[in-house]
Amino acid sequence: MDIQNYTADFLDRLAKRDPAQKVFQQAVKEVVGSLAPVLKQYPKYIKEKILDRILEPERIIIFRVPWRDDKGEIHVNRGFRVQYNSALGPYKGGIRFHETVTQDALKFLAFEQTFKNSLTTLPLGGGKGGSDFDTRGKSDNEVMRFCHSFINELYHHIGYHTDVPAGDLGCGAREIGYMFGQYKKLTNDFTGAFTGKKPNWGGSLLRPEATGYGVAYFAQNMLATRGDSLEGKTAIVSGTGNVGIYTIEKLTALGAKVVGFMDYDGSIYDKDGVDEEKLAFLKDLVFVRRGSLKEYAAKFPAAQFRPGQKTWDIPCQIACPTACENELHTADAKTLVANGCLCLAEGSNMPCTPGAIDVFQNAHVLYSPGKASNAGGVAVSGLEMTQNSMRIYWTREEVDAYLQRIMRSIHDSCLSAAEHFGMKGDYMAGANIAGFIKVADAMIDQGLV
Ligand code: 2IT
Repeated sequence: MDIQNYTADFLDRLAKRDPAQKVFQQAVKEVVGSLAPVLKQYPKYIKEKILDRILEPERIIIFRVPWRDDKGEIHVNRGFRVQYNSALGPYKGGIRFHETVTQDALKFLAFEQTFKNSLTTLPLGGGKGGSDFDTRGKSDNEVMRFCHSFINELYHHIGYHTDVPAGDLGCGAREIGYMFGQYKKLTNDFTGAFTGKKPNWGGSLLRPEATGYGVAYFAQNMLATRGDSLEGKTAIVSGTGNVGIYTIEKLTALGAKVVGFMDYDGSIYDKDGVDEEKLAFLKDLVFVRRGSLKEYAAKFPAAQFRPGQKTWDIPCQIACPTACENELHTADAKTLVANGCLCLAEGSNMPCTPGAIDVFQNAHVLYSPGKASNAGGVAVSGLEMTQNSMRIYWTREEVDAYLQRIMRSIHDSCLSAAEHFGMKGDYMAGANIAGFIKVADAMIDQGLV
């Protein structure tokens, strides 16, 4: 069988079935595009129709989320949970609260999550959920009422051995707290059915930091393959959410100078780089006061605030997109390469467009896909589940040692899968292949279900 025709026909059918699901199709195309040599070497995947089976989520739950604002007015949002694949373990993945949330976006995120979780080496299936509810501009009470209403339906479908949600964009420790509280109230069951809980009531130390720290560790591992390191490198990070802030922190700790970052209002160019004092200010600004980066420039006059502008034109050697999907386009990639970027580690899910990835790979930039380099977050979620099962807490140092080991193992399995299938040094192909094989083999072992 001609493999190229087989995959082209497959993608064609996919596009016809759900023509409006553009980001899902983009994510699938990237993975399927890496699989030709695997399908060629192992015809069992074609015979078993694994692509057709893996491309269909096991279940999608869509539900109404009614809630009242502080003035007493009623609002109705739409809630989702995509239970994508449970071949390797209970569905696992975050909850996104943002106005852009649609079934398409969550299907793409759950698909990515399935392969990412497979790469972590932990027993985790893949899922994702959320709502088109925007937490920005809402009071704590409004957020609480919304989260309780969201769980009034979702609690039927999740559970410690079934589906374990966590945070994502717009959903942090506050939202997890409200959701867990309502889940416990309705089920009368104190189990770790969520991760990203606060450490004083069941959360793992280092979970908030884990995604960002993992991105920096992954970049460090990639640079080491060229005998290089983060020491003395200039870096930019795009978002300043949970992932962004802790990417900045770890890059700085490992010797890099972070000169650019951004939020919804614009970006900061701080040629002196972030130091301890600036980082403390940023954490308070973002996590406590939920303020704008304009205040950073007001506080540190050497830093320039650039309204409405992204970070990609700021010269750097290391770039870590940490905001959202498709945030970095072909032209941005060309600018980064022209300015001397040598390593791009994705912190968000699918931030680079296919054209941007081509630019990086053709220029031999060390490029890692999010499903590999941002897997530290869900990996520590897995460790939070382990600690909950054992009813003990590990120290920060213990969790960090696991995290570093897992990021190293993901890095190495990407490289070895890529090399084995004739694409040496291609982290994207390696991540797709290694993630796919584990899920596909488990599905075959478990029969046609
Ligand atoms: O994209 C992600 O990996 C997450 N939002 C974290 C998921 C999790 O279950 O910790």
